[in-house]
Amino acid sequence: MNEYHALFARAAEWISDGVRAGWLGDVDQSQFAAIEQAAPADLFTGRAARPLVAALFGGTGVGKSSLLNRIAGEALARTGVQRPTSREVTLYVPAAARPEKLPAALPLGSVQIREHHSDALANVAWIDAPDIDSVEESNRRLALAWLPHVDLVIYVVSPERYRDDPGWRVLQQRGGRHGWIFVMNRWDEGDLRQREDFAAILRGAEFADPLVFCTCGLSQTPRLPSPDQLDELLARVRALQSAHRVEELARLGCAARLRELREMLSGAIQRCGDEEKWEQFEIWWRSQWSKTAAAVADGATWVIQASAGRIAALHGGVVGAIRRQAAALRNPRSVEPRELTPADELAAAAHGLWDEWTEAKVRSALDQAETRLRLDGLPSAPAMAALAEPARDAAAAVTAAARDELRVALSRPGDLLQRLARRATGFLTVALPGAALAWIAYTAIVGYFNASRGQAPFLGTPFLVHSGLVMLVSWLPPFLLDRRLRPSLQRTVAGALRAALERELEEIGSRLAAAVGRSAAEAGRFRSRGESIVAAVDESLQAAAAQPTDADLTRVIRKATPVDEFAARA
Ligand SMILES: Nc1nc2c(ncn2[C@@H]2O[C@H](COP(=O)(O)OP(=O)(O)OP(=O)(O)O)[C@@H](O)[C@H]2O)c(=O)[nH]1
Ligand SMILES: [Mg+2]
Repeated sequence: MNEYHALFARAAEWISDGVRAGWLGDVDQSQFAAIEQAAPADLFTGRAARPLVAALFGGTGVGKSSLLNRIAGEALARTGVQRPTSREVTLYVPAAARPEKLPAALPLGSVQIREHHSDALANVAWIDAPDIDSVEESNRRLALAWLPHVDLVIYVVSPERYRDDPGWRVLQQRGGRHGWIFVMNRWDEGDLRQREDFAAILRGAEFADPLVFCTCGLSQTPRLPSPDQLDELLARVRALQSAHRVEELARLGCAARLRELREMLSGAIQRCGDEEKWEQFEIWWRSQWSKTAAAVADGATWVIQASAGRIAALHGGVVGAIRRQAAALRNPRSVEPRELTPADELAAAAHGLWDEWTEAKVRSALDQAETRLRLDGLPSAPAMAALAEPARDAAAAVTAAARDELRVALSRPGDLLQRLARRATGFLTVALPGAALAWIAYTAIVGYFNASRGQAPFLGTPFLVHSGLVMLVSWLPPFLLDRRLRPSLQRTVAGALRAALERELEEIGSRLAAAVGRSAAEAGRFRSRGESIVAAVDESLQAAAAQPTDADLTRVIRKATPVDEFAARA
């Protein structure tokens, strides 16, 4: 019994954790709440031993209350011709086991508790319930509220109506939860064929060898088709009142509830999605994000070109200088409000990379992810919450990366090869004209010296022209090469923005993929927690599966397999 409550407590905790985390929903919670947890022992909390709870159920007017009065030997319950008669439950308990308080679901106002001092049936608590198929909703509710607290259902029918008794359907669903004894009361109105027919119906309902007793409650006993069997009925109940058999019947009830719990848990576990489903979603999401990233990168092309063009026009080269001058001339005194500092310009260019359009693209990818999760039958809330964070931070991440990239690129424009080549051309632009100048100077000094000694004529115009040409030839090629190698400001800015965007899109992509992965892993952990509860339920059910071999018990137990039982309920 403790194990049973412990399993329900574990399941309740798992479900409420699941609902909180979004793995499970209200459906699971209400399905769990619908599983009956109440048990006969609840009527006698705080007592070491409890009596067998035997209850008279059946349609109205079949004579349940009359039967209880016969059992008690006094008029405990109201009986009558008015239908329905009983609107309250009569609880007829051994004086020593009188319950101090009743479970909250059982309204105290609609129960009369009477004590008995029977020696023969000292350990039996009797219940006389209103009709279970009552047109009166309150009667039905009352009968159904008491049912979970019953070990042994004494199902009373009359010869006149035992075939299409609607209450029978309700009770059949509960087949595996109780022990069953059947009574055909008003036997004065029946015949032997009806009794046989009723027994055949019961055998069809998985009662291998049902106990059917025929009774008649009239004080003036007329001729009956067969003798009244109240004493035999009482003898059977007497045989079931031992502590061991009460325990066996309670075990039966617990097993039925655990089977229901197992079914509910299995459904909930399935709704968390299995590993394969999550894996497929992860693959789908990766391809979805690469599509989104490609679209974002494509869509940013114009924005990047425009930003780069603007910065180049404002700061780069002769055209930029002319523009600045022109602007100053057009408006000499005004302090241009739109004039931005270089840092602001870089920030604006970085900021422009992630605009509303980009944001909408990402949002649409997330919406599609949510739809996909739903279509796959996976719980969407936790995964969507995990995706939301990297998606929310995307704008800030791209902007920061673009700013960094721009600063680095502008301070060290070009790639490594370009930078090395430019060092060489820079060096040559100085070194070659330097060397040429040294050679010209040397030639001029030596020429002057020789001329002053009359060994050669003084250097003239041709030397000057040649020197000029040598200077030009030594300076111009490295200078032109250097200019050619200098990266344009526009290309540098555009390259930096594109590199930052692409790198960051990939980074966001892997953060999003990691978020999906984390969700899948969490779902897996949550699922295994549920599976371990199911395994514990199975273990407990296996222990309970051994059907009692006790002949007194086997005759009152319906031998339905769990599958049949669920099918009947469906
Ligand atoms: N002919 C005949 N009448 C009976 C027998 N047992 C009870 N009755 C009568 O049937 C009527 C209904 O009996 P109850 O005991 O009130 O029936 P119940 O099943 O408790 O009915 P509800 O309380 O309405 O669910 C009463 O008038 C009884 O006197 C019987 O064996 N034969
Ligand atoms: Mg009654």
